[in-house]
Amino acid sequence: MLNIVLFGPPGAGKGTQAEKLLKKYELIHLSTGDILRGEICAETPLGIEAKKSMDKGELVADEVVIAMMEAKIDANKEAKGFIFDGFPRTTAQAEALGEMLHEKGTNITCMLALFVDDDELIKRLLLRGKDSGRADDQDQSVIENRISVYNKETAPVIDFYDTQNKYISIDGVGSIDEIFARLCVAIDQLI
Ligand code: B4P
Repeated sequence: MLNIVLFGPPGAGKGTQAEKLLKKYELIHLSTGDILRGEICAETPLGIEAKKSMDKGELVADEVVIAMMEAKIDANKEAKGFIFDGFPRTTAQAEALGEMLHEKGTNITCMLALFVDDDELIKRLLLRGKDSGRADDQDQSVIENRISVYNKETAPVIDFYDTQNKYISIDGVGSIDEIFARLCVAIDQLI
C-alpha cells in the first residue's frame, strides 16, 4: 500500500494537493478537517463539540480524532492506499496511526511536508475566508493562533517521521501545478 502523510501548516496547500494526488495514484483521501466539518454540518454531538475548538483555531482532542480516523480506515478495507491530510497533527496521533496501520499489516510510506512562509499562509487563508464561510479563515488572530498551534503541537510530528527516515520536505511556494510536480517526483522515487 502507498500511505502518504501530507503535512504542513494551515494553508500550506494540503487539501489542494491531496485532490490531485488521489486521482493520479488512486488513493483514498482522508482529511480530518473535511470529516470534522461534515460532522459540524450534520450537527452531530462530535461536530458540536469539535466546532468549539476549530472556531478558535485550536486542535480537536486526540481521542476524538483518532477514533474517527480508525473508523474511516476500517471502512476502506479495499483501498490501494491513503492520503492522510491534516492527520496526524500531534505525536500522540502519529503513534496511534502507526499502531492502527501495523494491526492491518501496513505502515506509512512517507511524510511529504509542505513548507510555506507565514505571510503567504495568512494571505492564502484570508483570501479563502472571503468565500469559504469558514469561521477559522476569516479572522487574522484566529489564523495566527492556528499557525502558533502548528508550531507548538504539530511541527514535532516531523521528528517522529524523520527518525524513521520517512520525512521529505517540499517547497510549498509556487503554482499549484509546480508544487504537484515536486510531490510526484518525491513519490515516484518511492514506488
Ligand atoms: P484543515 O481542514 O486541515 O485545514 P487547514 O490546515 O487550514 O488547510 P487546508 O490544508 O485544507 O488548506 P489548503 O492548505 O489546501 O483543519 C482545520 C481545523 O480542523 C484545524 O485548525 C483543527 O481545529 C481541526 N483539525 C483538523 N485535523 C485535526 C487533527 N488531526 N487533530 C486535531 N484537530 C484537527 O489551502 C489553503 C488555501 O490556499 C486555499 O484557498 C487554496 O486554494 C490556497 N492555495 C493552495 N495552494 C496554493 C498555491 N500554491 N498558491 C496560492 N494559493 C494556494
